[in-house]
Amino acid sequence: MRRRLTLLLLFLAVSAAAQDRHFVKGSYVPEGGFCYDESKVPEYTLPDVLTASDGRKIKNVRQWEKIRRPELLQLFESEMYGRVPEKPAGLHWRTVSEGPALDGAVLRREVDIFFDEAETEHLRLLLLLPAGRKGRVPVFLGINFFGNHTICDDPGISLPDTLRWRPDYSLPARGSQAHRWPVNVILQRGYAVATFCCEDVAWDHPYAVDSGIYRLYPDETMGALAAWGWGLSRAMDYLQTDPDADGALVAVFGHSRMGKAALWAAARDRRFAMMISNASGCGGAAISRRRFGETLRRINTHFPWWYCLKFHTYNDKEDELPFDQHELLALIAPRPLYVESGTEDLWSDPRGEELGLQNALPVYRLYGAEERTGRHVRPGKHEILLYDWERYLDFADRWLR
Ligand code: GTR
Repeated sequence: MRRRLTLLLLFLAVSAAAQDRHFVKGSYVPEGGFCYDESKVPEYTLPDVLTASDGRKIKNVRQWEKIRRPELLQLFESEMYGRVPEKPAGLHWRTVSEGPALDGAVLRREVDIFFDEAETEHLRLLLLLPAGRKGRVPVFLGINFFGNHTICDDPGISLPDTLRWRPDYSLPARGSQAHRWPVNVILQRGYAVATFCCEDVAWDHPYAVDSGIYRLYPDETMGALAAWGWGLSRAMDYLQTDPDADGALVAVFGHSRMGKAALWAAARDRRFAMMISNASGCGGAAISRRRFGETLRRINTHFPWWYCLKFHTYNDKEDELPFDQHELLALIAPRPLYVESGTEDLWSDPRGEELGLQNALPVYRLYGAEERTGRHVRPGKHEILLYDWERYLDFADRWLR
């Protein structure tokens, strides 16, 4: 209750702030009030990814895995993302539909993944598999914003039960997000697509803590991004048992806030064989200390339910963070990691994302896996485009087979 009140107060403060001239809702166009000038980026010192908090130098994979990696996971959890539950004892699933989709080129399977024995909360996983596959196929797994039915226009995909969702939710049209999900292209290249909607696990709303897994675990400190990442791990639990998906070859990906959630999921859960960050920006792949584009203050006040409450204490105090986002990326090593940015997406700080990746490389080098990182910066905005997907598919052809 106290947590809900705190979040509500934070949100009211923010709604007022959002009216100010510094921010136009839904706009990623540079405006006053935020730094978009490289020469004005403050001086800062990044924490050294290979120095433990007691000053010990990390010199090899063993020390990284024994000392520094667990320490960083713990710090990110307590200071930024919050604590999520363990895998629930009552976790179970049921296939709810199966059949041909998209003119028969695709096999559609929908699986309800229940978080508890009593089936009070669940996510609905949509799995699209190439119809002509031979054996188990590698999978791209990502969270969608608005419902499984939005990723492609196929009448067989069930509409979500929106009664379970946040009060202000209105159902978008089938296929309305298809431009972000080129399912045919991905499947033709021999991969499956798996997705669920964030709203199943935690509402993307100030009242998030009234929803999804918060109802089952009211005492956990997780913000919604960690809750969504937890959902990715539960989807992974299922994928490892699916007869047609290769659970050992699952690439987790995400655009923007779902990229932030996927990064934390990939950092914690080493079953994810590859990670793709599309415009994850502030609180994702970008270095927080740069305060370029979106800042911690802005993200914590505009979306107070995304991170744990402790993270709010770092607003305007980026230098006091015991880590920065390059260390989140380093936690994914030695698994293949790809980071995308768009040149016009200054809000997400493309240069900060570049530096995030660069400064994670010392850990990839420990493993002799530096070449398992990939990056492109393409002209354009805050989007996930076919061009991006083609790069991800090339990267997966190289490292996920
Ligand atoms: C914005 C937010 C970004 C990014 C984006 C999105 O409003 O400031 O951090 O997460 O939303 O998810 O599309």
